[in-house]
Amino acid sequence: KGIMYIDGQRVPFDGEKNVLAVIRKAGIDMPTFCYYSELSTFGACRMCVVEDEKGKIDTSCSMEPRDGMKIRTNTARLLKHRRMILELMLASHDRDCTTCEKSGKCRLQDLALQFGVRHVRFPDTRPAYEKDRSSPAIVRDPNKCILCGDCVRVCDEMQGMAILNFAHRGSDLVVSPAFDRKLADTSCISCGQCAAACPTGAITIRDEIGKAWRELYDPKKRVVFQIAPAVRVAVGEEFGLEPGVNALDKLVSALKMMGAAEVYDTNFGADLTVMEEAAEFLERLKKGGPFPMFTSCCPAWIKYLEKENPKYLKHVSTCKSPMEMFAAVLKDQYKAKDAEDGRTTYHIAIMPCTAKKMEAAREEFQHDGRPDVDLVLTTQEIITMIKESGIRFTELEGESPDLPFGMGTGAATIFGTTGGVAEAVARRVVEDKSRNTLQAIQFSGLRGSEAIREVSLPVGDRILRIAVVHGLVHVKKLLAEIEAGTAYYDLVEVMTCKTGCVGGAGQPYGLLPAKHQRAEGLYEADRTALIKRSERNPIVGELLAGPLKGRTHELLHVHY
Ligand code: HC1
Ligand code: SF4
Repeated sequence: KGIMYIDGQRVPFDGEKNVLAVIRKAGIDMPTFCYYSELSTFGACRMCVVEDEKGKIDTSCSMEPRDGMKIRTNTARLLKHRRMILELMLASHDRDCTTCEKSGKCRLQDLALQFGVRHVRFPDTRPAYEKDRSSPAIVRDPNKCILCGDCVRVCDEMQGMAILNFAHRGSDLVVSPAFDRKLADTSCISCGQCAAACPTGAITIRDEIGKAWRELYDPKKRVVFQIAPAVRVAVGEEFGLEPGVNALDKLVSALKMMGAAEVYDTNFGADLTVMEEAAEFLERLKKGGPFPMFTSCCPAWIKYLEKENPKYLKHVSTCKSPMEMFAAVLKDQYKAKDAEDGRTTYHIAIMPCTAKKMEAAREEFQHDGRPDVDLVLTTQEIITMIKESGIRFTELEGESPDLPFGMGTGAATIFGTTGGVAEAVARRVVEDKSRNTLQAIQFSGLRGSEAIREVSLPVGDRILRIAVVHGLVHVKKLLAEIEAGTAYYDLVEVMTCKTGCVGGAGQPYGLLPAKHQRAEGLYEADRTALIKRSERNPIVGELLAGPLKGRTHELLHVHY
């Protein structure tokens, strides 16, 4: 706690972890490449340098604020220093900017422009690297890497996976999986968080926009969409809406303008999941296990278990994810329609998540040689398509999703944030369905931002022990406790990404506060939803009692 003097301005500080944070608090846009407030400090890019009274230059990310400290952020020497760093980075960088995936969203490009770097005096001496396109979710292009290490620290510190690291030395230094392996040959779970953190085009999300347009323009295809819960509260961000604003209706209109035949809501699939998962849980309570039962909707979590911890696979719910439940039902219900009009239904899911691309490609979800979800587009990809179409998103008149599968409850909406799946299932399994009970569940501790949350909930004559965990590094901790016998749970909700799907890597770039605002937007949608419990979704009820009777195992469940 104290007062600092930044460029002559008096700036109080209180608990900021470094001088950089105080500078930014003072309203100065200090440029950085390797500083990521949610991770450890690396201090490698040296863009955040400041000068003290004695003319000493140092990086502000690695300085502790001290009372009475006087610094300058913008002297002629500092500007020269920053320009030089940028020039050196550009020199060893593939400068194919106009066609780069990240063009317009690249921090190197932005800062080169901001600092007026117009020519590069140094030759590029780095070898040319091959792109790694082996992952179903992300593409690595080491030629565009600036060695900031953000991806290395995200993968290690947030996800506990440590797939990426620095390799080789000197001018051969690169970021790569161990032994220069391709991502597909590692335990990478396709969470995409490395791509979300990458400031340049060195790691990007696999772009399938061209495929989507081809299908939308094909008259023999009926393109049907589903939209995931977390997408609606983030898609508006790149059009100037605040994070958390529910833009589902505008997105439906935009998709219709782009050629969608029907637009449905993944919430419908989430309601089906709640019904099936609650039934499975109650069955396990009767049979005595296996406990804990882990939720199954996060594909990166499933991939982690398969690759690194398969003994827990039998604990995972047999429910398909809402996306895959939805797709199986849709393809089944549309068979007759396809036979009738000779068109083929092509199903696109809009997801906040890169791992959903990997899930859609899994063998378990292929039927008659075709995947149930033909294509997964991330929120960012759909934003690009809307921009390509010239649609003025914010001016659109909203339209509701189509019926019957456009109907979802409040319980389904909150799937998109950490704790939401557990809360939705809890609403289903408690016997007393009064408003008071719903509120008691809401305030039980299932909601919140702590990495691991534990809740005891009375159901019948039992007290259920439920845990919610997000961020894979914390999931690993929880598994270790379960294994050591120091923790016991009946039900555990797992989301690989911090904050759950609202913080998925397919969403527009955003730091923690934006992700919390998105979660708030989902809770708001639940508060204002007419129907709050999945068992009250009339279409789900009709389906389960009718066309799905006796077929739930085939259409809604899976064994990994
Ligand atoms: Fe999710 Fe899910 S909530 S996994 O986070 O269970 O992606 O939004 O669609 O399938 O419903 C993601 C979000 C999403 C599924 C649902
Ligand atoms: Fe690591 Fe996830 Fe990136 Fe794979 S996708 S390298 S697991 S951060």
